[in-house]
Amino acid sequence: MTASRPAIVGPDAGPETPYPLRMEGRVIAGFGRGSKELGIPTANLPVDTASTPWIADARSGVYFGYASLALPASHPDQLPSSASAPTPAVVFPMVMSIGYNPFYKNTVRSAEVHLLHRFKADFYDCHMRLLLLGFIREEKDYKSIDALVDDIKFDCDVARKSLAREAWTEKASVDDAWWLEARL
Ligand code: ADP
Ligand code: RBF
Ligand code: MG
Repeated sequence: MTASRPAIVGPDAGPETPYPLRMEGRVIAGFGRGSKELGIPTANLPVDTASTPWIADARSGVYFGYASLALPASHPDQLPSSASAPTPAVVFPMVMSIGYNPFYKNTVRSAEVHLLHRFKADFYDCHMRLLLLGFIREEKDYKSIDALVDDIKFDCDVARKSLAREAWTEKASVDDAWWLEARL
């Protein structure tokens, strides 16, 4: 079983400083392990300190919040919309890992996002915007892949429960045009 840790993180009153942290980029190919080895696909973004200065000093670990994806109109998970309307970005809750994946001993820092949605198709090369609202835990090494997967599943539950609170809904967390912009 997973070691006991809080099932909900962050104050009930809503995200606290320095959150929300923002990041954006195009989904790139990662290490090819997420879906194949773990059964947990992660959309990787480039770690670019020029466009995302805060990431240089961000602590490695697991974060949660929302992702806004500019899915093409033809993507099966795009919202139904009228032919004339611009294609809206679709928002999903997410958990993400920023760090070196100690279980795999990566030498390069990665930023990978697992969206809490079952997709019918991949979305490589799509533009993704992230609103990080809180920190869940440090990254760890594990004795087995199963132990890593169990901990990630627990992270998904923490994110779901934490974001279900009134002050953590997408609407409550978003206050700017950057996030609301429909077309990227
Ligand atoms: P890679 O190593 O190339 O990142 P993964 O096995 O981690 O490969 O799979 C990631 C890809 O799977 C994403 O880029 C995206 O296109 C797709 N994908 C499908 N469902 C999800 C999801 N729920 N969260 C994140 N990515 C997903
Ligand atoms: N990798 C680790 O080595 N240690 C971790 O503690 C860890 N936590 C993760 C938590 C989440 C929510 C996600 C999405 C990934 C995590 N990973 C961790 C990264 C995982 O090893 C990686 O997604 C796969 O190796 C695919 O690149
Ligand atoms: Mg990945």
